[in-house]
Amino acid sequence: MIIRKAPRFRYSEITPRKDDLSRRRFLTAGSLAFGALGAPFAARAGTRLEGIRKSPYSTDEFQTPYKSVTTYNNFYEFGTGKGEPSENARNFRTNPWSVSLEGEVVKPKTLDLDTVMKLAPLEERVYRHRCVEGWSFVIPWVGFPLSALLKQVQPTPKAKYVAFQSFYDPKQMISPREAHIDFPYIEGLRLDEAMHPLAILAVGIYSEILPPQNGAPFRLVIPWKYGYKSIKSIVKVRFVEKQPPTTWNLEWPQAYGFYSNVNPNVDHPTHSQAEEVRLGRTYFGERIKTRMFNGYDEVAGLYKGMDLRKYY
Ligand SMILES: Nc1nc2c(c(=O)[nH]1)N[C@H]1C(S)=C(S)[C@@H](COP(=O)(O)O)O[C@H]1N2
Ligand SMILES: [Mo]
Repeated sequence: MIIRKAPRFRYSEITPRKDDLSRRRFLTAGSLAFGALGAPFAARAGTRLEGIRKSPYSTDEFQTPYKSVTTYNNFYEFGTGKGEPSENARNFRTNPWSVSLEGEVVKPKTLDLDTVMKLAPLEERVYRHRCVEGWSFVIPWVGFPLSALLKQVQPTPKAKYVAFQSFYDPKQMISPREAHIDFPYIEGLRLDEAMHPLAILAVGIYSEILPPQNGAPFRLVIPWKYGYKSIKSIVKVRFVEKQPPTTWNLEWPQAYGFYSNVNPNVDHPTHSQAEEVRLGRTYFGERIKTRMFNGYDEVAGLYKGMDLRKYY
């Protein structure tokens, strides 16, 4: 789980989540809905995506195996343990789906899943992913620039930030009390960050449709920021004038800033961020140096003149 401040972290409160009761809830959500027909929506995960272009933004570093990327997850709505989302999200219904674009825009719009899938040509983006907890992956995402989604509406001159909201259904997901964070999960970016060509909306991994535990049907991937900025299973995109609240910042502002750029020089209150453990190539992972902006120097211009120790 994400490192939280000590007073809120009590194993006694966490244990009951694994009991039969909560597990049964996940099972019924799926089996009742799909019964003898199987799970048509879950089955879409793993479907091969066609016509994917390569991207010059991809790294050629060793890719974390599919198995690790799809079984070692953070998706608190489906449990706070790394292995829980892949178990509990198995029957997560992600089709039909729609996302609304609203707020400071000339004309708000709601898009369905098929429309989103066709907004732009699909690209493979092999990105480094640095979790704030200290581990990192290299993941071949499939998606397109987030700007392609945002350009579906015309922002008013007041729009300076974009706020994102995840899907939340207490019938399919755990409660905020169980997760120790508030739901729905919310995130935000400055509008110019969101429009940067490195910011993508991912719809797949390893040339296949995104599995539910990785944020199906689509999620952000912001590779120069800590993993928690890459919000999953998005249903709402709101253009706003002021810096919007974000889930982890509300939870512990001293540890999780709004910007959350990967920065080896700014420590987490409980640990240094100077190094990370790259998982996937060797059994225990390799300890490597963390790079400023996770190595994505192209974004430096977005923060010109800003003190990144203050705006962490
Ligand atoms: N809705 C939602 N989005 C989320 C999270 C979450 O708990 N809920 N976890 C974040 C964190 S901390 C990380 S590291 C990444 C993990 O993405 P992955 O499981 O696809 O590797 O998702 C991010 N997006
Ligand atoms: Mo994370």
